Amino acid sequence: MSINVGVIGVGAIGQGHIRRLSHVLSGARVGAVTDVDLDRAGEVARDLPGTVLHPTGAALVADPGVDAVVVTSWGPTHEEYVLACIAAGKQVFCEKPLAPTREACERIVEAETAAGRRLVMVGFMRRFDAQYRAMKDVVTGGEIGLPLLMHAAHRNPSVPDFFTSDMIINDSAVHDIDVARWLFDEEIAAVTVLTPRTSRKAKAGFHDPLLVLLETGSGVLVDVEASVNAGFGYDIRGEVVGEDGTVELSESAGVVVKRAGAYSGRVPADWRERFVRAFDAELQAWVDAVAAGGTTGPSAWDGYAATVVCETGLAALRSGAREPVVLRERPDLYEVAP
Ligand code: NAI
Ligand code: ISE
Repeated sequence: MSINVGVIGVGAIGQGHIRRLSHVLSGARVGAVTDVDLDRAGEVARDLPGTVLHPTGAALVADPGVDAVVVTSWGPTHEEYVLACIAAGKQVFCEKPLAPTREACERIVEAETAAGRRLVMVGFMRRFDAQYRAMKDVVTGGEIGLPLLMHAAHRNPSVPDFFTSDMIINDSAVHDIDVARWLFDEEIAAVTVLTPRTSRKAKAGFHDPLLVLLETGSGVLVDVEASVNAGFGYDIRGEVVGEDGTVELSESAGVVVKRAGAYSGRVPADWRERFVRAFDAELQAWVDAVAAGGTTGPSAWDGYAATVVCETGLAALRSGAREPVVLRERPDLYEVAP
């Protein structure tokens, strides 16, 4: 039986997820869409035979024909829709961030905890990327011994006009924060943010690039170079240093050409290209879990913890000091480590 999915927010990633639900994955179809930009939602619906256009997200969630919901609207609007899904007892896949503030994430965690079962998956797709998964297997398998350090880079070629300086942390580096929690199965305990010389290509008022230093509870130090003006492409890097060896992400899928005394390969253009298979895998995992009556992957707790670390990072950027991360007690519903 196919799951009827309703999609709220049909912008860049919303349309990407609609394409994969409709043409790439199995077990689901897009049964309903909405967007505050109803013209855009109408255009999207026209290309999807039998798909209902709803005037609001609330109407879409309330539609008895919608089995489960994908939320791909702007971050500050996620809370309202995720809470509505929890209240309706419907599974929801919410793009990152779960919500942009600690308080909003707490309200979601509280509502889900009161419901007594997991209904929320957050779109931290790197957990479904083949390279990151292989890296985690090496780390947890003990092949490189006790992990000590991780070096990461998150270089965006450019970003849209609405992007703010703070978003380098809470929109970009949030992925690296989730990766660190997931790879090392523990929470981030403190954040320091260093500001090297600012790129002359940075927009006015931007600190770009940034060096975000994360300390895990057991003392692994993760340095994340984050920038949104790299220009040359979308460059995602990661290397874990252990007591007995290292493991690093290789260059993206593709070939290396050696010619005339030089070698070259492709740098992905953006996140769509770099993580296309990871997005497919995460959404297929969600569809399969929903069909089986539950959910999977990054939880509301993971979304909450990532947002709190981002807020702490922004505080560290402003204070110039090392800032401790303060999390509430983790409810039993999320007993599995990140
Ligand atoms: P976008 O601006 O292209 O699309 C967002 C859509 O949401 C727009 O069509 C807008 O009209 C609609 N919208 C805004 N407020 C709404 C509301 N209250 N109700 C219904 N629709 C509303 O943005 P984009 O890039 O698609 O990002 C959407 C979300 O996905 C963001 O939270 C972003 O952080 C996340 N994202 C995640 C990525 C990942 O790598 N996992 C990559 C890109 C985006
Ligand atoms: C975007 O919203 C994403 O989530 C991408 O994965 C990230 O690389 C990019 O920096 C964000 O703006």
